[in-house]
Amino acid sequence: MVLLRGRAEPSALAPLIAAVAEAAPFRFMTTKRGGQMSAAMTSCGRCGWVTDRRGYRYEAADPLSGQPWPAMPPAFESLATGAAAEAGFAGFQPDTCLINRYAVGAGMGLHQDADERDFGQPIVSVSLGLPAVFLVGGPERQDRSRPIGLRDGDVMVFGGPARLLFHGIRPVRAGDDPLFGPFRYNLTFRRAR
Ligand code: MD3
Ligand code: FE
Repeated sequence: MVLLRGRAEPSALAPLIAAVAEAAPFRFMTTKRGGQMSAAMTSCGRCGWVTDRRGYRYEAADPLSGQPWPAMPPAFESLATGAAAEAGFAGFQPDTCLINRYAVGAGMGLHQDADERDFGQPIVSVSLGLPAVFLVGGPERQDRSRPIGLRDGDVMVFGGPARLLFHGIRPVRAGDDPLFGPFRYNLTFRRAR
């Protein structure tokens, strides 16, 4: 796990997120167990992450519109490939970027990202807007987790043994980001297929 503090340029990414969300709006997805996630989500790239009562998977089309997900902006892709290379994963080619939007009070419980085909590929994460406490655990759900504060512009790369660690986000605290307002955004770049 490599943390690149302030590696992203938030002002360059904000309009690109807005453009993706215009074509594929943020929505609250349903978990396998029928609950609603507190973070709103959308995707761009050749596929996007979808969840409903049938389970978790990647699909080429946005189920809301039936249309392909918006293309991944070149500036997203170059940020992800550059950060991955810096962390020792040259040649990373993400085919999707999942965008999470956290309002105040939203979070994400401890989970593993295991819906992708090749766990040899890293995941690159970009934090934007309000700060949050990221929890990183171990390879088993019951392992102790440790808090890491994430701020606007921070980039993390999870590869090798870190790729399957349990992780989560504590509920986001109230605040007002000059660019993103009362929200935290997170981009996760993945090679899904
Ligand atoms: C560690 N997102 O989208 S980013 C997710 O801030 C997710 O929105 C959180 O967990 C967020 O699945 C955390 C950091 C992150 C993302 C993916 C990982 C850490 C990871 C995959 C494997 C290990
Ligand atoms: Fe995750």
